[in-house]
Amino acid sequence: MTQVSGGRRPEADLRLYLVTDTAQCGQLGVVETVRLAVAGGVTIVQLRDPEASDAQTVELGRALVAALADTGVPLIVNDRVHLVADIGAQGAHVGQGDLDPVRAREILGPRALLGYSVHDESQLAAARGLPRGTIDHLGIGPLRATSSKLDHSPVRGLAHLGALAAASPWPCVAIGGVKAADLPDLRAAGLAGVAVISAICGTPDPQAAAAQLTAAWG
Ligand code: TZP
Ligand code: MG
Repeated sequence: MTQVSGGRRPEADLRLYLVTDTAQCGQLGVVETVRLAVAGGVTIVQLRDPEASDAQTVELGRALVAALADTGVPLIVNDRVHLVADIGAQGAHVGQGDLDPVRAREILGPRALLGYSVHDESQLAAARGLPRGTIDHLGIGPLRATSSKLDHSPVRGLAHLGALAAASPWPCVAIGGVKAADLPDLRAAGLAGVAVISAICGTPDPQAAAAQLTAAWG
């Protein structure tokens, strides 16, 4: 992460954002998948395991912090803002149905990264009403339907994601069914990066998959 001069917290490199999925990581496991994916170019990692207990999340989170030490790649915890400090992670990500971002920022303090999911213009307008400095970046999507999150919001498509990114005061990461072939269009549409699960976790070679996505981003 690079330090923003005079800023309160580092600015994350969002180009290739890996969201973990314990089942899709399979026998390789989450920690080894992340280690390989970072070697292939992943720039930020989110620990996401809605099925896990808090204790399991802390255990896995600490192992990921250790694996990411000295890489400069931040670890973000999905939803469970209250575990970020225990894990030693660099931040959290909350969705529309999760903890309110203002409360999340209170818990995290000023130094941690906070991402927020936004799916349409009305949610973006509501996010604009948050106190300045509450959130750092947005996850927007889904680009297309995905089996990695069965309860995902309605599909938005490239044009809609580009319009949201253009209207957003925060850098935006596209999520949902993103493949390497989408990256040139998403970059051209003004996205700051892409978030993927299956394009990395669902492959037998996470390092090669991440390297291919990194090259495709350009
Ligand atoms: N949020 C919206 S879509 C999604 C999440 C966590 C899943 C993305 O997974 P994939 O496999 O990259 O489509
Ligand atoms: Mg959530």
